Amino acid sequence: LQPKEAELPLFFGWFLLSEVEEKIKCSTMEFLKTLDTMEAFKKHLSEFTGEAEKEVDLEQYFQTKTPLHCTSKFCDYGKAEGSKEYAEQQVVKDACDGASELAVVGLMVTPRTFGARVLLTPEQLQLWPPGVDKEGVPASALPSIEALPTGSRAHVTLGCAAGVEAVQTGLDLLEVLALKQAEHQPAAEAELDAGTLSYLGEGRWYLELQEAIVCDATFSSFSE
Ligand code: ACK
Repeated sequence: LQPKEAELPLFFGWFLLSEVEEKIKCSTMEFLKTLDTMEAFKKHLSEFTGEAEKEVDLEQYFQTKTPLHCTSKFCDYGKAEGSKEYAEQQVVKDACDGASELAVVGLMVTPRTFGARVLLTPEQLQLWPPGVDKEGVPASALPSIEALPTGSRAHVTLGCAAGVEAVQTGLDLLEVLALKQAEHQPAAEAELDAGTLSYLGEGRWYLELQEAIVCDATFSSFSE
């Protein structure tokens, strides 16, 4: 009998501990509440609703999928390129089930996704596959994405609009960061207690947190 090959998971990543998950859900919902009552947000409402006067309740608009996590490698049970090589790396094997702290440094809202930007440490970046930042990025956007530091795509998806897949959050984040970089200092729409809020056009909002939210997490694989 041949030994069965180890099965590959849906993805690897850092998973927020459940008590942290609750904490982050509460504070990020607060941000959505603040945002959707702001006059500046209402001015751009049609980018969310498609209609100028229609109201939007952002807390209802985004659907959350748990467990909250930051994907390091999407394997799709081995169908995604480089999955086996990733899973076989010693650094990945050693990291599995280990504790880690994720630094959330910003929050992003677009008509498609609601996400938290994660700033990876050099140690965490060892688990970040090279080239993963640009996977699925349209060719026209590649030059501006390639100018961003490795790991710029790292995020926690906090919610998606109806019919939108979570993979969109990383793509939206890259777009937002590239726009921020291109504008150098995008016009600050508001100084909130939590940080500086910028508007980047087409319904894209980014809150740069004054202080990072540090989230306890466990690195592991996930299969449904
Ligand atoms: O929010 P996420 O990082 O976006 O977490 C989920 C997770 O894998 C399970 O679906 C992410 N994901 C899905 N498809 C892809 C893909 N093609 N490339 C990178 N990440 C993906 C999704």
